Amino acid sequence: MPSQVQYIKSAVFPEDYPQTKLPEIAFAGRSNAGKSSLINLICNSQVAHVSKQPGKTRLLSFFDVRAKYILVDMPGYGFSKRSGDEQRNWEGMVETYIQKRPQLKGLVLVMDVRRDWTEDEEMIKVYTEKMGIPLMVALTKSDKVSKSEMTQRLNSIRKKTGLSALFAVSNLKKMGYEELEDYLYKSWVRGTS
Ligand SMILES: Nc1nc2c(ncn2[C@@H]2O[C@H](COP(=O)(O)OP(=O)(O)OP(=O)(O)O)[C@@H](O)[C@H]2O)c(=O)[nH]1
Ligand SMILES: [Mg+2]
Repeated sequence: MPSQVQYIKSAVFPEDYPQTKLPEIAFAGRSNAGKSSLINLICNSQVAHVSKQPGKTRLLSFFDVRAKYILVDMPGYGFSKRSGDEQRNWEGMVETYIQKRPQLKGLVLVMDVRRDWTEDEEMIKVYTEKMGIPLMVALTKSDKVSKSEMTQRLNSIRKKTGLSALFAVSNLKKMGYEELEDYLYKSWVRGTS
């Protein structure tokens, strides 16, 4: 279990990203999906800001995990109170980050298990594929559905996307994240650092 996690800084523009060379893993997904909560769970620390109000995370926030890798908390998309301009800013920030960060080794697409795969998730999938960045899906809030519904949702997303790295987690019950952390460490960090 990772300890010694440190918040490094938050940034919007590439010139402000932290100057490190450690492998980096970013968390993207709809606002309120549970990205920051999942980062906290993996880090075993309340480093990332979590709120009942969607739209809490507005910048890219960088967290150093045991000086081995960096987790990046991204702002969520699809927050209805945000304007069209803000949505475009979000796209610009995320696309620039993916383009300008060679140490980015993989992206965790975080989804509330009760929500459907939408064109927003599809856009992230298409874009990461285009850029050669591996993707995994974390279905959060598994405490809100039955086991059989969870299995059904996992199968349906697997079928729709063709992705094989899918994980069910509950940030509330602290379940499922070890497998996810194990996968990202073995596939994306250890293989590449
Ligand atoms: N029941 C349940 N609630 C969760 C879970 N994960 C997150 N939440 C709750 O969902 C809300 C949003 O969580 P965040 O981690 O802030 O979500 P986010 O994706 O970082 O949201 P933005 O920063 O707005 O993009 C909070 O009230 C969390 O407590 C989970 O696995 N189960
Ligand atoms: Mg957040």
